[in-house]
This record gives sequence, C-alpha cells and structure tokens, in this order.
Amino acid sequence: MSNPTVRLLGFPPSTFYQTAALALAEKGVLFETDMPALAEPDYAKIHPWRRVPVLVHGEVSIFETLAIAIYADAKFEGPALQPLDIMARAKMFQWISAFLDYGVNSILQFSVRERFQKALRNQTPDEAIVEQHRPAMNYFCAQMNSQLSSAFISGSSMSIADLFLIPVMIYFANTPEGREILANNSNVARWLDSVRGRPSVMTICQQVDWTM
Ligand SMILES: N[C@@H](CCC(=O)N[C@@H](CS)C(=O)NCC(=O)O)C(=O)O
Repeated sequence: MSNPTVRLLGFPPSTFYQTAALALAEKGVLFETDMPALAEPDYAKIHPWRRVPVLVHGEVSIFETLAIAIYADAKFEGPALQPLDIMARAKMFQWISAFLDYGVNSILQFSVRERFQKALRNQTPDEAIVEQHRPAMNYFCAQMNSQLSSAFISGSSMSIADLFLIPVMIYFANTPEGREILANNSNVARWLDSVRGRPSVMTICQQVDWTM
C-alpha cells in the first residue's frame, strides 16, 4: 500500500524524475506519482522554473532533484545514500556536479534528449548535433570509467551520484553512440550491468523500452 503523504510530481520517462524516484525507492519509501500540468499558473508556486520533479511530503514541498535526494536520505529510514567517509562524500558531490554540468551538456542534452524527446514528438534527431557533441560524451564516459575502479561512483556503496547517472546511462546505452562508447569503457559497462539488476532500477528506469 502506498504512503499517501509522499508524492513525487513528475513524468516517468524523465531522467531527473527517475533519480528522485530511485532515491525514494532505495530508502524503501512508498510514494505516489502525480503528473503535473507545468503550464498551470499555480505550478510556479511549487516549482518556480516549472520543471519536474517536485517532492511533496505532508506540508513540505521540495524542488530540484539533488535537494529531494538529500531530504529523502535524511528524513527516511533505510540504507544511507551518502558515504560517511569525507573523501568518498566529496567524490559523490564531485560527480553529481560533474554530471549536472558536463554530463547534462553532452550525453543528456545531445544524445538522450536529442533522440528520445524527438522520438516522442515524432521528430527526426539531428545526427550532426549528436556527432558534434560526441567527443564530449566520449570524454565524460572516459572520466567515469577511470572513477569506476570500485563498484560505485564514490566507492563500495551506492550513493546519490550513482542515482543521477543511472537513468541517463540506461537511455544512453540504447543509442548508437552510447553502445559504441560503452564498448570502449568496460568499467562503465560493468557498473551499468550491475545496477540494472537492482529492484529500484528495474521498476523505475526500465519501463520505457526504447532502443534507437
Ligand atoms: N535542475 C532540475 C532539472 C529538472 C529538469 O530538467 N527536468 C526536466 C525533465 S528531465 C523538465 O522538467 N522538463 C520540462 C520542461 O522543461 O518543460 C533538477 O535538478 O530537478
């Protein structure tokens, strides 16, 4: 039975929604998903930039995925999503920040969104745009590959950094450029194979079976 006091506003195919949903699921929190009308005047009161996700927990409403994940980790019981070790925690934030800047501005924007968002709108992806950004995608994956000598991004246990990367990399692995790049980055491929088997990831990230 779902807990009616925890609601996640968002759209199941959205990678940022999926990151927030993974954080809740990994904590063992049952939640309801509501799909908001972003253009409604009142929506700006809960998300000033009219995006998803938004977490609503009783009287509390939080926008921005990182804030939601940190709140979920502190507020709910269940396995910790942030390492205690200071270096591991710094690595976690380093990779969240790297993803939100360099990963979003390469893999998410110019492969995943270019292909899957356009497919949703019956538009053709611009292959020239994908090609133009391929070196940055390659570089991001190579850096991830070096980082992934342990099981997870910030060490031996899963953290919020993995939760940001998992949804995007699952989509990316289903694109032509993603398949090629992952074939050259075996640590990333191994990490992805292993996290794909988690119940939270199977439920939240693999509902949409899109292969490009
Ligand atoms: N900085 C935001 C980014 C969220 C974001 O970009 N969400 C996308 C979906 S993945 C969205 O709401 N898009 C709707 C729109 O742009 O109209 C966060 O971390 O939550």
